[in-house]
Amino acid sequence: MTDSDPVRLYRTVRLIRRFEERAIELVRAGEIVGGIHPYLGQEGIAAGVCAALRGDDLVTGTHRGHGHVLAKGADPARMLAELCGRVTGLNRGRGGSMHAADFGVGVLGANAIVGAAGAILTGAVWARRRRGDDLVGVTFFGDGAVNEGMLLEAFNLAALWRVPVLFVCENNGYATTMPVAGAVAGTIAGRAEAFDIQAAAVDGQDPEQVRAATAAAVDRMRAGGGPELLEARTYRFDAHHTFEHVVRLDYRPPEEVAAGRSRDPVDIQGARLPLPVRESVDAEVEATLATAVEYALASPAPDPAGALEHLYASGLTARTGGG
Ligand SMILES: Cc1ncc(C[n+]2csc(CCOP(=O)(O)OP(=O)(O)O)c2C)c(N)n1
Repeated sequence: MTDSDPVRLYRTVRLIRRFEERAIELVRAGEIVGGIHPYLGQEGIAAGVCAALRGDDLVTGTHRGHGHVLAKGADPARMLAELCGRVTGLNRGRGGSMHAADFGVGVLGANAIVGAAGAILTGAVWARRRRGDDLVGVTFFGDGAVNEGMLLEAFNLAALWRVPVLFVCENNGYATTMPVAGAVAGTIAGRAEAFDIQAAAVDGQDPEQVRAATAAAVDRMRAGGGPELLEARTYRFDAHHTFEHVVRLDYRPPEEVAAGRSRDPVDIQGARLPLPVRESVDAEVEATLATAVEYALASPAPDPAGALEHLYASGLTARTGGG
């Protein structure tokens, strides 16, 4: 069952926004080690896409992946505990920000390797379809991934084998500090079209437009259509990574940042709700996140003695060295 309820869509966008802001506070407080890649400004994409999916549909995400995991339905408290490296985290604190997964809601994982998650998702959806399941999959990736061979290999096999995968490119204009114009020859849609994959573009700042475009693609894929590509044009409101809060990098003109921030998915979706409804959702989200922060910080860190556990499904016998 998909969800076109504007209130629920707003709640998801707002939840991701405030989750990211609370997570940045926890980076500054030293509770999240190593920092995060904030999803601020791009929330409308994860929220809109996942509102058009079923619970059993599969998703893979990116290094900027918190929004994908939350929008698909993961528990924010366990997600925050994961970021804080605690045993109660979605992955016992071992995945962290860039490798959080929740198979229970169809999230096969965020992924730190640019371009890799598309191949994982294509293989997973192909395998499940061969077993007779009628699910579809979505893989999110940035504009920086469109020159990665791994992603293009996934396009090829998904097209050849008609695997129902929606390739969602979150085009925020930059790969770290590299502008798209200086890195991408041709077009993003053109890459898909080279493999006979239907491609469309959507305003990634409007959650409702993203939901509608995804729902249409998913309908076609469930009816037997092959993979599709959706380019969601967006803007990253904050740093590439929280390290940029410390080391200021000068690669985006201030006027461009201001213009990008002026189209805020939280406000665009929020404006569709009566003010009292919006305020009550905001209060509900605050309460959810206050509980999540409390839960994460109260949870213990993993025991270092168990560091080698969960590395292999078959278990691991540690070598002691010396041949
Ligand atoms: C294969 C690979 N190459 C390089 C990196 C280093 N790296 C991490 S994020 C990033 C930029 C990715 O840009 P994009 O795909 O546009 O996503 P965005 O960060 O804009 O969300 C790079 C180059 C990596 N993680 N994996």
